[in-house]
Order: sequence, then C-alpha cells, then structure tokens
Amino acid sequence: MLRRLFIVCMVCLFFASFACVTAPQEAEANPQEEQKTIVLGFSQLGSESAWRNGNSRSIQEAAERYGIQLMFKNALQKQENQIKAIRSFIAYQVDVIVFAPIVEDGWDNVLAEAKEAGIPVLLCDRYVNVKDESLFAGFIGSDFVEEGRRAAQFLLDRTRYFDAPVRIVELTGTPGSSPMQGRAEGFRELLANNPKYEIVQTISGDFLRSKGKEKMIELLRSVPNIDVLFSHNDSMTLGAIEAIEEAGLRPGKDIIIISVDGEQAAIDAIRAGKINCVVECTPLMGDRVMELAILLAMGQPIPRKTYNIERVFTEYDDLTLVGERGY
Ligand code: GYE
Repeated sequence: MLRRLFIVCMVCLFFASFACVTAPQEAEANPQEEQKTIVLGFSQLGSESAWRNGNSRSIQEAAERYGIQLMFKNALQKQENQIKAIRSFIAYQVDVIVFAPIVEDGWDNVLAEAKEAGIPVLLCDRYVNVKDESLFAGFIGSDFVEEGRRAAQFLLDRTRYFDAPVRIVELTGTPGSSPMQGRAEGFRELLANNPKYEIVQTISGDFLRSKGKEKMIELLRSVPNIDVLFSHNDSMTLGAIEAIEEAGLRPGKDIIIISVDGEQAAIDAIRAGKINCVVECTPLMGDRVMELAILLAMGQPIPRKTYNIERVFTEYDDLTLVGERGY
C-alpha cells in the first residue's frame, strides 16, 4: 500500500516539475500583454429616459468587464452630434463603431465613410434606413413591431367584454425613430379589422417624461371619454399619470394604461394599480454588445440581427417574483 502511494507521489512530482518548466515557455509564446486592446467608439443618442441612462450604464460597465477601451459620446438628442461622433471615431481609427441611431434616415454618407475606412459598424438599440445594407455589420436590440403587437394583445384581452367603441389615445416616441414606428405598426396590426377599437388621437411625447405630461394634459382637454392610453415608453407614461391624477381621474382604473420598457418605477406603478400592462424592452445589453464587438474586431461574421429576450408585465402577474430592474 505504502509502495503504491510512493509511486503515485513520484508520478505527480514528475508532472508538476514538467508543468513548471513548460509554463514560462507557453507564457512567452502567447503573452497576455501583447494582445491588442480593442478600441470601441460608442455614440449614444442622448439621455431622454431611464431606459437610455440604463443603456449607457450597461455599455460602460460591460466595456470595463471585457477589457475594451470605450470612447463614449453622448449626442444630446441631436443627429448631427451623432454624425460628428462617428466621424471622430473614424479619424481615431477605432476598431469597431457602435451607435444607437436617434432616427432611421440620414446615415448613408457617414456609414459609407466608415466602410471606406474599413471600420465595422454595429447598430445598437435602433435601426437605420440606408440604401446599401452592407454599410453596417449587424443590429442588436428589441423587436419593436412585436412589442406593439404585445401591447395590442393585452388590450384585446383586457377589454374583451367592453362595449364598443373602445377609445384609445396614443403617446408616441420620437418621430422617425424605429421604436416609434415599430410600436405603432405592431399595435395597429392587431387592431386592424376590429371596428370596436378606435385610435382617436396620436401625439408625440418624444420619449420624454415632461412631454408625456404636457401632451396628456392636452389630450384630456381635447378628447372626450378616453378609455385607454397606449404610451410608447415608461417615462412618458409616468408623466401622463401625473396629468391624469391632476385631472381628478384614476390611472389604471378610469383609463387603462399600457406602456413599454419595464423600468423600476413602471413596475412599481403596476403594483400600485396605476399601470395595467408594461411590455418589456430591456436596455441591459452591454455584455452582448461587447461580445459582438469582439467578433467584429477579429474580423469574424456576426448575425444580421440579435434580439433581446423580453416579457410582458401585467396587473394579473405575481410581481413579487420580479427582482430589481436595474433601470
Ligand atoms: O423605449 C425609450 C427610449 O430606443 C428602445 O428609447 C429605445 C427607446 C425606449 O428613450 O424609453
């Protein structure tokens, strides 16, 4: 028994010493330090909502985790600032450009410049409308048309036994942006051919809480008998709730409220009975953005579209199971 133990020990020692000899050689052949740090230029469109701030944080924290050097520029809600930022990334010769386009149109020229410079571009969060789709490598974000459908599906279920007409007002996001267009389209798709539902007025609140309140005040003054508010994001919804309460009505009861995003304050508002449904749209995609950026920097292909996995939160759900939202 002792003899066998002795042999086992000797064998282990032999391999241990072998590992000691080879380890430094391996380190020399492939030194960590020599790996080039990836430089990523990220153009954020602004800071209009809790969603946007959560998205910026997610990108910044993930870049640190992945050891990627991040050049982060906030365009403060102006497309021209985004174009300038992208041009500066090209001049700096970053490895990858990622950006969240404020609107869909107007990117052909600057993206052609990036392509000419050989810098791959990843669209994050919102889509673009360009003549040549090879001007960007891929997209990561949400399926906005599907979000609109989910909002409409909740509405159909919730008002199944309501008498016609069901009068809806809609607060939309930034005109010309992909979430605004997609959510409006998906919502209408399910209501089409159903005369019971009437979208009585559509008005833009630009994804801003302040405008959500302002526009809801206008709607309450100009539109009689509002049954439902469909709001394209939580920030506008939270502003609209203030307007509804100030008008002496009960949000979530006198007016059914359907929103999009799923920020902490909106989930709390469902718990308080003031929002009936929130279609989730997550901004927390930093890790996946970094993984795609690494592939692009290595010259690898990436999927044309990567969608986030999302759910719907309603007044009927057990929301005690929903943890901290992180935005
Ligand atoms: O819903 C809204 C934000 O583009 C998905 O932009 C994003 C939207 C989000 O300001 O809150």
